[in-house]
Amino acid sequence: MIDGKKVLFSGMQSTGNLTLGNYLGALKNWVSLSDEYECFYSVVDLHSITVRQDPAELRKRARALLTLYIAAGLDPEKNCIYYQSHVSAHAELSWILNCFTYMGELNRMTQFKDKAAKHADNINAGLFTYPVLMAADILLYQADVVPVGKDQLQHLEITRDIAQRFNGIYGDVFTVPEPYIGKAGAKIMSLQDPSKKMSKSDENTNASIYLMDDPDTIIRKFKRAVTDSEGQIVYREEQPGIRNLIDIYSACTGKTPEQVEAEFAGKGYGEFKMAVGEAVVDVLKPLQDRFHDLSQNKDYIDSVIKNNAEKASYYANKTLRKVQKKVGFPEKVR
Ligand code: ATP
Ligand code: LTN
Repeated sequence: MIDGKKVLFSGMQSTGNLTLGNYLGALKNWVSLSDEYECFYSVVDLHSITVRQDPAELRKRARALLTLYIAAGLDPEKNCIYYQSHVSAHAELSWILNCFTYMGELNRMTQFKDKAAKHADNINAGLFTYPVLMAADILLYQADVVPVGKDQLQHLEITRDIAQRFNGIYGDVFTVPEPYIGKAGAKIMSLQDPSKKMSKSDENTNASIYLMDDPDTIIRKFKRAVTDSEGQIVYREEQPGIRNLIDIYSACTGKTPEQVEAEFAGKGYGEFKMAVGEAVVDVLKPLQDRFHDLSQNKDYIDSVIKNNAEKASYYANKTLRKVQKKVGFPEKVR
């Protein structure tokens, strides 16, 4: 609790261009929850280097991501928006928690298996212990709730296990966090292969809608989206392409899948795809405009970066000091 409010933590990696999946699965929910909780939203750049990055590009993307958080509607006066690398407590707690995490647990992580297969030439130890750093992120702020897409549930589960294990040994040190999965848009699939999640690292650019895509590109990608030959707009497992488009339309318009089915009963795929594309443009256009305005305002973004890193450090260090004491590190002599 901070000032009587429950705490929320979440983060995104500054790798690649954000997709509609990132927005509907995560960012959009962050905005809707931001009044209710004391929120920390991090650009998790320490996580990004588990995959090789170009330094200049990484710096640029991290700043763009932080700006995008604000453009999406997170007020940096009320929400703590900051770079993970500016708060050294993340790395420090991560080391300690590494010593409370088992190899067997990490071996089961599906994201590790996927990424190791994708980057077979660079299966580094950081990629393996990625979930421990994520646990440190969350536990440092004593977060009650963590809004994420479905693909991150396994990482939330290990975070809870680590917290409970630590609390079991040392007493109540960490709040055990709950995941928050939004109702619509929790798992947006690739437009080219609806059995795969839409991902910013997909090589096929037609598979993903990027948040900065212009309206024509968005419409074109939806026109090309893979569907089926059933010819009816019904929300069911046998039609994964159509189901994904219904999910996207629902998440953008607030309508339920049943309402979408009724709206498009008897209509063709062409018309439906066009409507989905337009609904997405309506959601993304204002966000893009705000992003461009904010990007011009260097001093403002700099001040957000500075002030919020200080705020985050204050809370993070409070927990870190408690943990250091519990595990038996000597107190600093002042
Ligand atoms: P990468 O492709 O580089 O692995 P990613 O697109 O999966 O990245 P992350 O940075 O790992 O994105 O995820 C940021 C947030 O977006 C997480 O909360 C994640 O659950 C959510 N998210 C990512 N992809 C989707 C998706 N297709 N549908 C819904 N939520 C998603
Ligand atoms: N692994 C997450 C990013 C992430 C995160 C976090 C999300 C790192 N630390 C803490 C929530 C809470 C991902 O999106 N791939």
